[in-house]
Amino acid sequence: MSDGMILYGYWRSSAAYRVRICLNLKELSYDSKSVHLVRNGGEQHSDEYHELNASELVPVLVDGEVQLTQSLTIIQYLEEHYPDVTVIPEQTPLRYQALALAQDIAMEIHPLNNLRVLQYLEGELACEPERKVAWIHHWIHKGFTALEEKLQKHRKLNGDCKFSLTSSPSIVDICLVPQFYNAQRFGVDTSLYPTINAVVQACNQLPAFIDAMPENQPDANS
Ligand SMILES: N[C@@H](CCC(=O)N[C@@H](CS)C(=O)NCC(=O)O)C(=O)O
Repeated sequence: MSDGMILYGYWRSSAAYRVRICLNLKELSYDSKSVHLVRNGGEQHSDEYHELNASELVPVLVDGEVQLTQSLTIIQYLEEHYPDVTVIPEQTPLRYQALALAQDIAMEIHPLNNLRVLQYLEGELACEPERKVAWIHHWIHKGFTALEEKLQKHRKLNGDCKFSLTSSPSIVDICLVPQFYNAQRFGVDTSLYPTINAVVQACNQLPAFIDAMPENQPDANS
C-alpha cells in the first residue's frame, strides 16, 4: 500500500469515480481533494488547479513524485505499479476487448456529455434545455445500445459472466458504473439494457464500488 496518494476529483465526476473504484478494488489508500466543478465558475479553472492540469479537468492523481492525468492512464499506471489485484485481463484477446470496451465508454460516450460541452451548448450555442437533454440521451443511448450488443455477443460466445467480460471486476466495469450513474442522473431509460443493468447491479454490491459512489464522497451535495 502506498502512503500519500492524493486524488483530485469531484463527487459527481465520472472520470474521478472510475479512479476511486480502481483504487478501492486495489485496496490502495488515498486522500481526496475536492475540486468543485461548478462553484465560482468552476475551481478546475483556478490558477492553482491549472498548474496541476492545464486541461482544467479532473481527475489528477499524485503518487509521490508522479503526477498523472486521464483516468484510463491512471488506471493503467495503478495496474502496472500495484498489480496485487488486477483490473485489466492478461490473456489475449480478452485484454484488448476490455481495453476497447473501456474506451467505448470513456471516449465515445462520456466526452460528448461532459460539463464543458453542455455549458457550450447552453451558452455560446444557445441550445434550449430540452434540446440539451435530447443531446445527452442520444449519445448515451447510442453508446449503450452498442455496448449491450457487445456484452450479449460475448455471453453467446463465452457463456454467462457476472461482470462485463469477466468473473471479477475489470476496467470495463470501472468505466461502466459511473457512466450508468450519469445516465440515470440525466433521466435516461436504462431499463432498455438488461445486460448492462445486471452487470451494474453486481458491481454495486461490492464495497469497492459502494465506497466510490458519488453520494459516499466527503464533498457529496456540496
Ligand atoms: N478523458 C478524461 C476526462 C476528464 C473529464 O472530462 N473530467 C470532467 C469531469 S467527469 C471535468 O473535469 N469537467 C470539467 C469541465 O467540463 O469543465 C479522463 O478520463 O480523465
